[in-house]
Order: sequence, then C-alpha cells, then structure tokens
Amino acid sequence: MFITFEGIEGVGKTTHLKWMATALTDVGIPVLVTREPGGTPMGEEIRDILLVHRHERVAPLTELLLMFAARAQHVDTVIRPALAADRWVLCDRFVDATYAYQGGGRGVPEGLIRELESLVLGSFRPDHTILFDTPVEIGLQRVKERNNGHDRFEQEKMDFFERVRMEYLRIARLDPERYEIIDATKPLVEVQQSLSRIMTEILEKHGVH
Ligand code: Z5A
Repeated sequence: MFITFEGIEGVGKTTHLKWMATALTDVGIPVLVTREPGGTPMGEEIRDILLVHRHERVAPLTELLLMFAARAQHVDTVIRPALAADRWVLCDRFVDATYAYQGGGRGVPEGLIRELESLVLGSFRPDHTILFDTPVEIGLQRVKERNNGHDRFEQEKMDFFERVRMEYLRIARLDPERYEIIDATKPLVEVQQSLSRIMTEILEKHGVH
C-alpha cells in the first residue's frame, strides 16, 4: 500500500501520519514513513534548496522541476523498493501537492504538471490519499503556535493558501475512490477516529485482518 497525506500547512499531516504508522506497526504491518520534498539524501538537499528564504525570485518552473527531480529519486530509490519488499509506504505529501501548490498556488498550467507526472511516474500513483482539510486561518494559526520558524512557502499570503486549498479539494472530489477528505478542524482525538475508520476500511479492502 502506498498512502499519501496531503493538505495545507498546519492541518496535522505529520502528526496523523505518525499516529497511523504506529497503529499499522501494532497490527504487524511493516511500514516506511517518508516525505516530500525529501525522503532520500539527495531529495533532502533539494528540500533545503526549496524551503530556504532567498533574496532572488524563484521561478515557478524552477520550483516545479526541483519538486519532480526530488520525486524521481525518491520513487526510484526508496518508494518502489519498499513496496516491492511488501512494506506499506506512508508519505507526507506527494504529487497532489504539486498540483495544489505549483498548479493552484503558483499558476503553473495543469497540462505541464501532467506531462512531468507522466515522465517521472508513468502510471504509478498512491493507492490512497488522505486530504486533511481546514480553513487556511486555522492551519496557519497552528503553525504559528508550533513556532519552529517559517520556511519560504509559509511566507506566502492568505490568498496563495486559499488557492492551494481549493485545488486540493477540487482534485480530491474528482476521484473519491482514491481520496478521503477529513475535517481536520475537529479535535485531535476525533480526527484520529476518522483515520482509524479509514485504516480499517483499507485493511479490509486488502484482506488484512
Ligand atoms: N511542496 C510543494 O510546493 N510542492 C510539492 O510537490 C511538495 C511540497 C511535495 C514543505 O512541506 C513545503 O513544500 C510545503 C509545500 C511544499 N509548504 N509549506 N510550508 P512540509 O509538509 O514539510 O511542511 P508543512 O506543510 O508546512 O507541514 P507542517 O507545517 O509540518 O504541517 P502539518 O504536518 O500538516 O502539521 P503538524 O506539524 O502535524 O501539526 C501542526 C500543529 O498543529 C502541531 O502543533 C499539532 O500538534 C497541531 N495539530 C494538529 N492537528 C490538530 C488538531 N486536530 N487540533 C489541534 N491541534 C492540532
């Protein structure tokens, strides 16, 4: 199983991904936890390039190509080998983030993203994607309270994140088989109950008891 966790900043992806990894490990499923951009030594270097504050403007195409460069390395050297070894891969963001941030947020044409997706991934896609959704103010407020500094993306204005959120919701609604949308404004324990239900459904669907 390849399961991805998506949403705007501060929705709780990382918190819930760790919770699900523990829950799966507890029922004896070998899990690999990873993230994008990153997940490999080279990918983490690209992540640093992407997230650090810069005085120069970063062209949307540069950002897009770096996301896919990191992804190509990640899929080839980490994700596919883990799946081939029967591990479940839980990934903090994947290609949907590119549609949401570079497409919705920066305005890169969807067709261009699709071309790169096809080049880098072929027909490879996540089996399930969990989209955590909150209004932008709530996500940003949580990031502020967590208070571990702001990266280049977190400097963006509200309307950027509104576009990202809308794009996530649009693509998720196009494919209800793959996406589950969770209302992440609810308290942690309630979000985890939703996640637990989704996990049970996935396990049943794939014959794991
Ligand atoms: N990016 C891109 O542009 N294109 C791409 O293709 C990809 C990525 C793959 C790095 O991502 C950046 O890369 C990202 C998009 C871009 N933009 N930014 N910024 P990242 O995933 O590393 O960074 P992030 O989205 O900012 O993650 P985050 O800030 O760590 O958010 P999170 O993982 O969703 O949230 P969290 O750390 O689990 O939770 C935040 C806080 O809220 C924490 O204190 C929790 O305890 C609290 N929390 C969580 N859930 C709740 C609930 N339900 N109630 C109350 N409090 C809660």
